[in-house]
Amino acid sequence: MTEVREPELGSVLVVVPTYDEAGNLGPVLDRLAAAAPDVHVLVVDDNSPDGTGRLADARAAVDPRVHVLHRPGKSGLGPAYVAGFGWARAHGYQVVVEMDADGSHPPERLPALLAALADADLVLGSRWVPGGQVLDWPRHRLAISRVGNVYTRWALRLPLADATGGFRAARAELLDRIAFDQVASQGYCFQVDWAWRAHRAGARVAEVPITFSERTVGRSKMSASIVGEALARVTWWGLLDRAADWLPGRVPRPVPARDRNGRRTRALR
Ligand SMILES: Nc1nc2c(ncn2[C@@H]2O[C@H](COP(=O)(O)OP(=O)(O)OP(=O)(O)O)[C@@H](O)[C@H]2O)c(=O)[nH]1
Ligand SMILES: [Mg+2]
Repeated sequence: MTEVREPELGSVLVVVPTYDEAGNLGPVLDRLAAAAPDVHVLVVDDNSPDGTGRLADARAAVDPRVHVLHRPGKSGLGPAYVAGFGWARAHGYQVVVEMDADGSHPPERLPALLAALADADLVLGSRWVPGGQVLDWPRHRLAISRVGNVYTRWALRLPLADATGGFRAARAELLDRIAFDQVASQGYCFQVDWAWRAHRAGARVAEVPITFSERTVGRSKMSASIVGEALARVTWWGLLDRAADWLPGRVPRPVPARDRNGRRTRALR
């Protein structure tokens, strides 16, 4: 069995949610194993009709670094990650990574994300910092991502360039601090939700540039309802947060503005 210990960070679990990714999963796991041979992977499959779950099982049968969590049906990215994070905590992993199965997130950047975690609690793979980029996205997708991130930054006063991205690494103890199992968002709003909670909990958040590539196989699960959920929730949280400024004590903050020790949370580096 491959030893997964790293000198400072401890054992690493990459959680990969899948729904109909039969054409992508194998190549992504190969790339990950080549880029970061010591990490473990948990595939969280929502009973994909195309047999992705069976492919993952076949892989797990021959590779002790690969694990599979089967869920009964499609219930969205957020719940899949919450289940995966719970599994990671139950199995004692010290670092938890999020990565899509569709090849958009380059596994080759994982070592850079893990290296940045030496001085951070959460590291975001970022498309919108210098050195980051998106390949082959149509204009409307670029616009949704850019405008969505600018709006999120303003509405939530969240000083991050790419809070919607889903390639990130976190110290597992941070997940406990933010009570990740209470993060209710379904789609990519889930990413904004827990990045904001982490920031508010006083976490050190860093961003590392990545090149995000449009998937070449399979179908995106992005939909108008996923964008709508993000827009509605971010707007509501932003309004509640302003209301809590204006009416202190009368309107509760949507997430705490102080960390567990009662210190006011600080600006991110
Ligand atoms: N388990 C599970 N995985 C999901 C679900 N929806 C999407 N995924 C996976 O989550 C990852 C991201 O989904 P995508 O369809 O690529 O959606 P996206 O990355 O938000 O959208 P694009 O930017 O268009 O690629 C992929 O690995 C999907 O297979 C779901 O309901 N359950
Ligand atoms: Mg994708």
